[in-house]
Amino acid sequence: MERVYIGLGSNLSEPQRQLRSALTAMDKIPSSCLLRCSSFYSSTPIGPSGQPDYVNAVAELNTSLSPIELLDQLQSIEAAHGRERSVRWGARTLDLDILLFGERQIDDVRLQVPHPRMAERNFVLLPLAELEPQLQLPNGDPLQQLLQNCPQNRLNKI
Ligand code: PH2
Ligand code: MG
Ligand code: MG
Repeated sequence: MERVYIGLGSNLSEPQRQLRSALTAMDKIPSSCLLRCSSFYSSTPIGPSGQPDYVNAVAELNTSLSPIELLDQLQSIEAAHGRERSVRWGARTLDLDILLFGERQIDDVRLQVPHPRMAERNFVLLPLAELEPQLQLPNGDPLQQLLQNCPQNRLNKI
């Protein structure tokens, strides 16, 4: 089993409902165990302007799936929640991103781990720190240091 952290985000069709429903679906991923989820946070959109605020959270999972097998599971959950892949960083009903997968560093066309933009996103770092304040990234960067250096976009615990 490896410890995995998943970033959840939604800014369409009742975002909190989308996240709750995603967690129910993630709890059913084979060969995996959903352990915990952070609080939900409301956050200012990063990317194209004019889109609604996001609801973001981070979930912790144990899995014996491979990273690509887990990615397939998460993408089918996104698809089941009406996710359409059109505008980069545009509004979406559900986004499930693998942030960390054990100590692995992955650079595949479909999957980069750690998530390449997580250090710039307080809506990822803060919920992650709520679950695991002393976490270090596989390259040794302490999560608390990333948080201190991260742009302070508006983020409110719901
Ligand atoms: N996701 C994006 C782009 N911008 N902004 C916020 N606040 N939250 C997100 O989850 C988010 C975003 C692309 O995945
Ligand atoms: Mg994302
Ligand atoms: Mg994504």
